[in-house]
Amino acid sequence: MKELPRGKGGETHQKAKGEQMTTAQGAPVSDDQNWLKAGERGPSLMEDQVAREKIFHFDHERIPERVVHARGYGVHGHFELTEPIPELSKADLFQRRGEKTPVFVRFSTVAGSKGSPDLARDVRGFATKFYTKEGNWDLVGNNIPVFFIQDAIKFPDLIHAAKPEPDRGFPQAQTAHDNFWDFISLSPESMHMVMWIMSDRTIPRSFRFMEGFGVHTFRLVNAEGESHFVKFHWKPKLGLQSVVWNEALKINGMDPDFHRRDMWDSIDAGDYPEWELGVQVFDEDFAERFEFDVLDSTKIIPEEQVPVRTIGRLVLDNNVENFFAETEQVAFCTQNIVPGIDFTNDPLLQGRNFSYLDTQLKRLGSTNFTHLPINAPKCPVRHYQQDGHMAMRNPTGRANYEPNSWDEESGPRENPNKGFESYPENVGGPKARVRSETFADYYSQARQFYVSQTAVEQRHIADALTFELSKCDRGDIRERMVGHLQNIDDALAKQVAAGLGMDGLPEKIKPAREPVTDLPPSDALSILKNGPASFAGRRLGLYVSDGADAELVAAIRSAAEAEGTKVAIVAPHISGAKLSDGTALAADEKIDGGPSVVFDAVALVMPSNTAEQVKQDKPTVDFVSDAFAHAKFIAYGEQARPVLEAAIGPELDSGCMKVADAGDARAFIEKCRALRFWDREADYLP
Ligand code: HDE
Repeated sequence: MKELPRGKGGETHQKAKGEQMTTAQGAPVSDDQNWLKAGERGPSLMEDQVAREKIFHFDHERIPERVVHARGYGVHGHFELTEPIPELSKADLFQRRGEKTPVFVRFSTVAGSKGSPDLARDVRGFATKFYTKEGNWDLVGNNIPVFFIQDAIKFPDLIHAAKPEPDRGFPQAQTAHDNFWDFISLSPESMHMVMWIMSDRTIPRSFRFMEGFGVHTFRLVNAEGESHFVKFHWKPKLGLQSVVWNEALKINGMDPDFHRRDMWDSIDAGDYPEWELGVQVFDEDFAERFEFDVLDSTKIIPEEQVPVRTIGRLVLDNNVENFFAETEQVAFCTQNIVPGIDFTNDPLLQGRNFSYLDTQLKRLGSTNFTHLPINAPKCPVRHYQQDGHMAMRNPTGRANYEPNSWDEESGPRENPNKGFESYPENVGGPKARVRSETFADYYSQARQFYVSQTAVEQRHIADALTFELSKCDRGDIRERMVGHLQNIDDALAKQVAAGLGMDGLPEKIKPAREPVTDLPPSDALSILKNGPASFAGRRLGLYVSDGADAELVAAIRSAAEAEGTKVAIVAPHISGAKLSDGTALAADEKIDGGPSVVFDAVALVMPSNTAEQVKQDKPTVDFVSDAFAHAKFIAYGEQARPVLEAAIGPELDSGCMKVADAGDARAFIEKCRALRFWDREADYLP
């Protein structure tokens, strides 16, 4: 089989800089600006094969967007094995310490269309294609370890309910509407997931600061054929971080590409995002003992019960060359597994195995989507599949069937000692459309998630529920949801009921099965308990105007950069500012285009004679008041204090820090390691 010349996404003929332009057929083009016409002002001629070919191709540029996870962003990198696990799995990529396997990762939102904003409140997809030496393994996960439903047959209903309502075609990229909450409130199995999606997990600060999960229980199978159960976890090296809801709303208006830009910029700057791959491994005995069914994707296995063991790291170090060829055309399929990894009977996983292959045919239009460079394995591919639309890797020789007796031209053969073998699990039972009784506890882990959060995070969950349910026109839907919340936490139910202006509490929903146990809190479930120890990888917005103290600006800058924090200069004009020592400092953003919502912390340095004038400037005042409202740390040179007072009032809290020299600047950046000054929000806690 012949290999095609490849860039990351295929041939890169467009790079033929300055060379002769041709048609798709290779004929040289003399004029690409003017359609062939009969006379200077006469009709355009259909005869113009160059123009027609160009328009024909343009007309067909779009392919169907993904029915879910339409908006995504892909990047290349590698997985490096740090702890081989041959005792657990014979998968080739898990054998040799230090070995690197190329990967392609696509992050996504679920509900919005391709052009929707990045900071919609939504689950994030975290799909990884490992190009192993024994075939592609796709770990198609999310940034939340559980799912809404227990059986794949309900997926179309869930997605229909979440997407824009069919008569009116809105709302886009949000669950804050009647249809979604109607479906959810009638599907108690989703209550655990509801706690996660109403938490700040669904408004991550960046793809770089979120976890990933394989969600289902899979199997690892070793060379002896022994099997263990496994759940896969991605843990970001830079810790977890989210934004706050009001900030998310503003970011969406300011920079709908906030997440993809962050990823592109980081990789472009050589600041490569990393995750650890962890496994939670357990056996049949544990599965028997565990309070819940390990085949139920609406449940986690708390890390306190089965610790996460780190076996490798993921490094994303290479941006795509062509968004369409790579990010759009990548085709993940949960059925893509390799020897040493196997499925379980999780009914959600089993349904996914059908759906992903099927959807790629619709989306990419041919069974030959594995011929596209982004989907092609990086190991030998030998089989007798042939032909079909756009076949690009075609077998040579006479034999295209087996068995055959053509000797040299005989083609590949299967090998009973080497190939993929399914784990020979005993299965059986009456054929029936059923849901196992062991899946029936819908509230215990929802409560466990809630009680594992800090007070600030709990408040955010209550606020998110109140916001979303306030967007539902139907009172009975709002009431049904509060009826469920009473099975999770009384105080939460009361807060939401009060937020919705209800008179007391509505009727509590009767659980299908009483919660089995009041589960202990798990710190791993909180974002704030898993923040980073540093301010690295974050962005400081440094507002500077003409005449600002050059030394102080330099001190703040170098303290930030020493921490690994990026500094963006924000100024009244894009031309930048002339500092006190006469040097010109270029601006990255004019103040109107660089609001504080796109930064993790802000600093302001200006001379005393401008503060009075600056405090009249709405974008600059918003820069400060938003940073304050979003619990960000704020550093200011003494002369900027009037601007802070205009934005915040005369009382500045200890999240606002006056900086006068290099020592202060370093102390400020150390403060920023906490990411947000949550004490400011504590005042609003119930
Ligand atoms: Fe998906 N899902 N899904 N999903 N999913 C798709 O496949 C589906 C589920 C996830 O970046 C589709 O290629 C069913 C869970 C990600 O290209 C489709 C069910 C989890 C991506 C599909 C689920 C996911 C998808 C749409 C219920 C987390 C984006 C386009 C049984 C473990 C992959 C496509 C990318 C995409 C079906 C539930 C993650 C239609 C039927 C649970 C990250 O095949």
